[in-house]
Amino acid sequence: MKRITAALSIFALCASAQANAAATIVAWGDNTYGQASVPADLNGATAIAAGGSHTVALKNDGSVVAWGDNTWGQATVPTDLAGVMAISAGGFHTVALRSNGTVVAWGGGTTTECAPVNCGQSIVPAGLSGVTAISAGRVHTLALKSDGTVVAWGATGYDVGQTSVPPGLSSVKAIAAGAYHSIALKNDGTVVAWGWNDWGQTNVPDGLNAVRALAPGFRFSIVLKSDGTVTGWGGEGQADIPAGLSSVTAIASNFYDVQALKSDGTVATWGINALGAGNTPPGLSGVTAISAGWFHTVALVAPPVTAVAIDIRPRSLSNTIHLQSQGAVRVAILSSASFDATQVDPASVTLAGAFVRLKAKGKKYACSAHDVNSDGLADLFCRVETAQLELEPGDTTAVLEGVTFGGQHVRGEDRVRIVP
Ligand SMILES: [Ca+2]
Ligand SMILES: [Ca+2]
Repeated sequence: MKRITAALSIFALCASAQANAAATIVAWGDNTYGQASVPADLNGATAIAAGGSHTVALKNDGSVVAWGDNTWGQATVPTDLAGVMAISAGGFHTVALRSNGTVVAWGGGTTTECAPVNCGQSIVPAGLSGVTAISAGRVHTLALKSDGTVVAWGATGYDVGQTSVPPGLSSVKAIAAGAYHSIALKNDGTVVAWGWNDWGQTNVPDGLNAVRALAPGFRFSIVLKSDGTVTGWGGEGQADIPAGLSSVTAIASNFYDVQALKSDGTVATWGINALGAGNTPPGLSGVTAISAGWFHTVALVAPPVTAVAIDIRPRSLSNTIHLQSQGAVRVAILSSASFDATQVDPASVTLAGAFVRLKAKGKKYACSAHDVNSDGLADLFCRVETAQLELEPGDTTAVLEGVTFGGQHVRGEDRVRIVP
């Protein structure tokens, strides 16, 4: 399906930036420190991380924004931080993974819990590089390296084994830090756990396999299996998974509650609903990511999309596209009684990843208002660059996406016949 060449990657980046620019963040649960009060001017968020009582967002430009509890400096993002590809928020600290494989951490350290000794969770080991994933616990931090090994630090003075990575642990593809324990997912789908075990949170069930994602909480651990079901162990009821829960695509654990994102974009929750962590806003949908703090929960929500009718090669029924042609593909977004296609911003339109062609003079977009189907309503008629199409022989449909000048996201699709 994808046929992005290096030369086109800049366009792909632009496209995802446009799509993400409208994603919103919704937060609920404990708001004692303002951790559930999302900054009104925040836009462009592509990832979220809920910490103890603070919240962090990664933006599409690689910058990071944080809010909520800043008692230990955990919400004070270093001013020179850039090029971030992943974030994780711990109990009192924040960790960022940069695209060059290095790690930056701030906050935490001498919290009440750690005093008088610095827990060291923000003291990144010197020379650490080649990192592909990070996870922050209450007072410790985990890093996964590209060679499949795990590095852990912090918890000095509050060490209950959470940084004691089992000797020889390798072939790891994902890591997750619970409050005081750690778990790792191996390439073969099995799980290894270590650290505090007062409620059985590191007692991985015998024979557990086919695991896809990890969500350790306070005294429990939850995992997502490849078939979309969830299982767990330890804790005080958090491992009692709701009967029939399926089609789960992501999981997150608060201190006492669990959040499961379903493939339909809704969130299921269970546990004791401590301080409202499980008070999912009524009607919440379109969720693409979730993160759980101690007592608050954060969701990344995609904008609603309106389905519209399009016509590729108006008046042609075969809609044949010759990929090798140097030209453009004509496509119309059709107006209806309830939708004015001429309000779609030509700069936002993509067809199968291809942008609207620019006219040489004045760099104007090659779109015009034109009634292509003679129903008396002007449609938006555009030409997109054939060379940018992410289509290949065998594909039978092409998807058009766009945004109106008023901010309404639209999506339409039409049949195609692809000629190489
Ligand atoms: Ca057609
Ligand atoms: Ca029309």
